[in-house]
Amino acid sequence: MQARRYWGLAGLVCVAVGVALGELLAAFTSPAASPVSAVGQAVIGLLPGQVKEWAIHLFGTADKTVLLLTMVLVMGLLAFSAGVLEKARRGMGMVLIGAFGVVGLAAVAVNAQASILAYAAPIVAAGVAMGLLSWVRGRFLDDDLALHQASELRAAKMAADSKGVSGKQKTPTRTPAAIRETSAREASRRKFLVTMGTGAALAVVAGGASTIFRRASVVVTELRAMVRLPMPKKPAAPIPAGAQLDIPGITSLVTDPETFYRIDTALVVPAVNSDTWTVKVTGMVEREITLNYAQLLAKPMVEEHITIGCVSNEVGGGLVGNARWLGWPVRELLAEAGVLPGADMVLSRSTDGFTAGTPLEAMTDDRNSMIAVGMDGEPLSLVHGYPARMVVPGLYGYVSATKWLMELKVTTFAADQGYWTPLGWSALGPIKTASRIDVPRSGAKPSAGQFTAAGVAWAPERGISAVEVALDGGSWVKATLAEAINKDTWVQWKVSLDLAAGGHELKVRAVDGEGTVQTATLAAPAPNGASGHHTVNFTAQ
Ligand SMILES: Nc1nc2c(c(=O)[nH]1)N[C@H]1C(S)=C(S)[C@@H](COP(=O)(O)O)O[C@H]1N2
Ligand SMILES: [Mo]
Repeated sequence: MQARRYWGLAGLVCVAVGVALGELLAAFTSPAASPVSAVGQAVIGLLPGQVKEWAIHLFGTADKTVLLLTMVLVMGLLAFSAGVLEKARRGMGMVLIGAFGVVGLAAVAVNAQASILAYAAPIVAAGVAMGLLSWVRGRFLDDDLALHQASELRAAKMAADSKGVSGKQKTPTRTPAAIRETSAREASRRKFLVTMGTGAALAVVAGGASTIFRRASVVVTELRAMVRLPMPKKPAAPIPAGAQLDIPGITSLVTDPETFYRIDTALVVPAVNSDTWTVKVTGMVEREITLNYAQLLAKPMVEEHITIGCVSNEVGGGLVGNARWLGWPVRELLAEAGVLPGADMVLSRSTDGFTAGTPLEAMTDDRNSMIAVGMDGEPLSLVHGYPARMVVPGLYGYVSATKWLMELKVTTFAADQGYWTPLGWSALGPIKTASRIDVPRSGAKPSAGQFTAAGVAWAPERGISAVEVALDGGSWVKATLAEAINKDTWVQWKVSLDLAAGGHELKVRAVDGEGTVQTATLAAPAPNGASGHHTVNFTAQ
């Protein structure tokens, strides 16, 4: 194994495993920018126009395949050289692999579609390759090199000795020690080759898996881009003028879909193919119903702004957002299926196995519970549940808002439980009345004198009738409410304060549409949502 080809093989396999794992990571973190294709993209970008035209001319639509094959070949050669260099001088191969990593990082940096997460892949690729190479070197190659050098020395010595005995050359007899060494080296070589084979197989599997995963999300992203959402039969009520207060730092009335909070148990965002997707109604119904995406889009849709929130949201936290949802009222689907008497729950199930148990009533009364297909005028993003999800006003997401929806089972609370219930969360999850101070933030240093504090308050389904603030433990003062879009959305509030210089504490509470004052009792999110008044501390200067 002293031969260069073994070291080259080690370099090749270690780099292959690193690159394949990097690709696999990238398939999940940044499907639009794999490190290898980012390097390819960068090469395309750097090639002079004439060369590009020449390549297209010569290879036609196969140009990208040719480029990729060339890259694989070049990378293979470099990886082989890294191994060989590592034999010549410890650390040299590592430097070459590190240089690969830097090229990968640079390629990601110039790729417009790459997110910050995309940088992880080249780092992981180079790190894994270096780590493996150093392990292989210590485990197999170094010893072998030492053994080889020892036996060469001995052979040279024996040759010299035998020359001394008689003038003519004769084959040196093999000593028992030499024979033991030879068989030890053969065993070690076999282990080395098995290890290399395993590494190569791992690289092939990881590389193959990465292309399959990437293809799935790319295909679905493309399908999504072609979707034309139907016009709602009942369009959303227009946003009243003045619903969005003009105060720097206040939460936007409609949440930017890009920054809308995301909570789910999915390690990998499910890429659900809308061409083959269906949703079924099963369980305690007169007739089971199956709908595909086209059939769902053809249903009479409603559109409305609805604020949804997560049960894990802390007092003052950001796991709440407001969007304009487009969907088919789920009560119409359940009516078509014919709910049997005795049912009191609908267990919605997603393609990834998550379930939510929603009171049947919340899906059949006159609220805007829907199988949503659109968010703010666009098809749902993959992250928010493409192609379809549940939205139920007034209930926390964990008992209602199933994304990547595939089944609605009409059942009972006695017979079934949603995902979070056996884990200690309440079976019922109405959203608690909540209010938040957005301005000033804790630790802010506004100027003393007149100051406008502002924020949002929500009690979906009940609406908000008042918001009050208390400064420095004083009495509750009414804030001015902006007009709400509807009772299912949060509402903005503001209040003018006269601040003396020095430290202050500001508290907020809301009163819901039924006149119930938001409780001051502190509660942690588990088991049914946090409560207590949001408080900020700041210093006027
Ligand atoms: N498939 C699936 N749907 C899910 C969840 C999940 O883990 N898996 N989490 C729920 C929870 S706890 C919340 S708060 C909402 C969040 O929806 P969003 O990520 O679109 O904001 O999704 C709900 N739907
Ligand atoms: Mo949640």
